[in-house]
Amino acid sequence: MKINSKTQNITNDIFKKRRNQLIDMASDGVLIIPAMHSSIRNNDVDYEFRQDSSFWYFSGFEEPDAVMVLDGKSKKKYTMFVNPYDPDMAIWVGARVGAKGIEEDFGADKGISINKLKEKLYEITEQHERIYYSFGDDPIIDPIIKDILIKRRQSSDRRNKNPLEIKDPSPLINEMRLIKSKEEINLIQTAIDITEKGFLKAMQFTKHDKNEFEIQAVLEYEFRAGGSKRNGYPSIVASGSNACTLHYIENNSILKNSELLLIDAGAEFNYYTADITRTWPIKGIFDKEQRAIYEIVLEAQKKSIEIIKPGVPIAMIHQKALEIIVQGLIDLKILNDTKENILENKDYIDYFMHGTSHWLGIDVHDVGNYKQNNKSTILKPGMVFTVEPGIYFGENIKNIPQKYKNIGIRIEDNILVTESSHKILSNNIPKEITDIERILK
Ligand SMILES: [Mn+2]
Repeated sequence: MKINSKTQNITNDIFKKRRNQLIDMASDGVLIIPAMHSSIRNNDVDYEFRQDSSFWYFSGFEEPDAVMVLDGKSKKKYTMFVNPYDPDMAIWVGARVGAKGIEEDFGADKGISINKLKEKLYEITEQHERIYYSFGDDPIIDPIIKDILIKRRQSSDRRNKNPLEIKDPSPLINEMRLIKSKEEINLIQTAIDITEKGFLKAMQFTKHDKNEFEIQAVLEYEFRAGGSKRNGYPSIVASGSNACTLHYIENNSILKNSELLLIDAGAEFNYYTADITRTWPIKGIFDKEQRAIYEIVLEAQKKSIEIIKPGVPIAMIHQKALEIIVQGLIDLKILNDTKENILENKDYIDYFMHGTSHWLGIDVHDVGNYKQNNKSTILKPGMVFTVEPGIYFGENIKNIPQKYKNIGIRIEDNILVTESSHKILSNNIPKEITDIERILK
């Protein structure tokens, strides 16, 4: 089965609804949204192409180099500039849909060859006083927009026309993407369910003397077998102290029985990604010190998830996790001061140095503000985010008893805010010590 946007539950109607919503919010101008360009890896070889997330969100179109124009004032609201259909290209890299195809298959009111972008874009912007365009993101389209702005300014006096004003559409787009629809939640859930299978296989395959990249292969084989074309981000497969390098992706160390294995990975499904972390003992059972630290992280994670519901500021989740981790480290005599002083002086920062949550969706660190008017963003139904506290005692960290060294633990789940509470979308992926040890047997 070929999996693409047409076989799945995001249909052209949904993309159209999104476009119309954006057009309504930007009714005082014309929106210009470029696609991603392909980029060279080395001689004649491109990096794997992935469409720009926001461009995809409004179009479902997966070719590089296109430019979407949304114009509420025009009868033909949705214009797309695309690479022309080219029979030679069809032989070498696969067919381009071309100007006709974008109208027929993707619901564009008008398809135009990208070769005419400059001249046609000037004509379109002539009808407006404002363009919505995220300047600075696209080194190929930016100069074209700049030329249009200059040309218009130079001729504006003569023709009694105002210069073009430029406004960044990303706050409008990000606000839309932050609240997930039912269809989007289903896709995230599918990505998580596929990811779950990978984690279970990776746990079962974990063994002393294997290389991290062997575990990665098993994990990602399950992702592909489950229908995920690619990962949402490079998998982190980190044993021992490697887990204390937060974005470790070398994945090239030998597993040792005395150590833990941390995997942070997510399958992408139809552009939506999971983002899951689990940590387990390579020998199959937690030793005393590993267990003590694991129990603190697990309690912090569970207790901070418990408070999630509409109306709660997102920052409160991190605060809750932080308090439990600090208390746990006091109980183990790793931190020696009052809880208030430790929080005030950030004495925990060498061991828990990252935030607890980020938005999740088409991007693993999805768009959306964490603060609004200088106050923590208030949770609303449809928001999806991670809860992922951790404790890291790297090799070189000071003031830690030797027995705790090389322990790095993070536990990460993906949470949906519901009408009155929350749902842990990744609840089936084991994290209780007894469940993990049973699987590792
Ligand atoms: Mn994450």
